[in-house]
Amino acid sequence: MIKILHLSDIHLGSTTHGQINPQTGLNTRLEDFTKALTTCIDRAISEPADLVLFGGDAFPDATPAPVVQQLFATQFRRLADAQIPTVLLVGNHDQHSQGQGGASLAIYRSLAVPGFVVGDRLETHRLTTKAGDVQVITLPWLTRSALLTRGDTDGLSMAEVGSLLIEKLKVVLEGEIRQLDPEIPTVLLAHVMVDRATYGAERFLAAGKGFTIPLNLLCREEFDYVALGHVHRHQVLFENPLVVYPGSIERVDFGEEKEDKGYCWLEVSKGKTKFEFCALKTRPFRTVKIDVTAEEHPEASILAKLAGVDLTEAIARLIYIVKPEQIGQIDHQVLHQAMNKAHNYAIIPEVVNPINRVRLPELNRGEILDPISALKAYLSGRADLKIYEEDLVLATQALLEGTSLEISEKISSQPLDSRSLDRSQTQLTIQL
Ligand SMILES: [Mn+2]
Repeated sequence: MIKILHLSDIHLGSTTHGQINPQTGLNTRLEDFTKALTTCIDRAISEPADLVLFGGDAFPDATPAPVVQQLFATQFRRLADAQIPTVLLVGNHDQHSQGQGGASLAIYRSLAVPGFVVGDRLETHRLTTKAGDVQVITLPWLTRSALLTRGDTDGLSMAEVGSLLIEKLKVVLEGEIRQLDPEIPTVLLAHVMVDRATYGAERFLAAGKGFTIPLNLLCREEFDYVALGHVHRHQVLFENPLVVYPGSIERVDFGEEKEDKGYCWLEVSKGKTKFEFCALKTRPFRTVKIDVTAEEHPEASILAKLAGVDLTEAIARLIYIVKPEQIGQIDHQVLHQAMNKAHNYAIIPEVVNPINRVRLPELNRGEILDPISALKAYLSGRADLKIYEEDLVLATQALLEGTSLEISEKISSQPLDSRSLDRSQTQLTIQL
């Protein structure tokens, strides 16, 4: 039985919502992320683990500052000192946009750190641990140039390139699987977006350059565990074999407010794997949101709401919804005092415009409407736009079909109440 610690998405060097710690000169979020990483490495050493798998995205980008690299290296060096084999996989944030990626991690190979393997290509590593041998297939973040040449993709749409890439990946992965020793435990370590995953901020961080991998490509009986990286929310995608995202070790933004952060602890034998998610004690994120538009004493209502929330050392934001005429009733100094317990906070007033406050149940139910149905649902609640309804629908259809000119001219030639036109245009842009 091989004990494995699997962590991912360290993003060391993220400084959002942090501030400089005057005692150390370091950003407090850098310190928080380092603390989370240190806790993971402490566990690996105290057990000890036989193997540590890192699922990729060490830093926010491929060129971390020296101080950030040093903090990362200081922690991983402890694994080398303790003679715990470690695999560092290359994630999308570790790659340069051009050329061979993974420079910030490839340095560990250049330095020949004993027991360290850098996974920057699809290949199988046979590693010797204190509890026996294990096979680790590394699958770093794939870009199309990793598997396809320009000639392969000429004249293809993005979707066609995506499916061609999946076909190639299937073939190459099959080649690795056929060479496996069936007697030895096998782990696939992959930095990928799996099609069944629930994701958050990383969708935007990845900037749409990646490809989604079908889950069934990873669910092979030859694997005793599939260790994933990339998605920041911890989730188990499949039970047999276990396919698991440990998630990130700290929160990058408010999108991760409610997610537990941690790492995975595994006991892997051939054909049998025990798994446990271990949560880390991280700095809390707290959103306090209150609508005071119907309140007689808006400031008192906000303070009462804040009194019920523990903001101590938290990264906090107060969002309050007010009517324009209530703004003068709220003293910002008082709000600042009430938020002061937080480590870092933002106060965000959302001023309601009575006309813009049209909210339609059809548009809020979470159903995905096609643009025309969404527009019609919206217009059904706007009696003031009734006379333009037909033209707006026609113009939208024309826009969708790419033949807008004639109809938009027709609309602009109509006599319009300028106030309602401004509002309707703004609102339509937002809702659609
Ligand atoms: Mn990633």
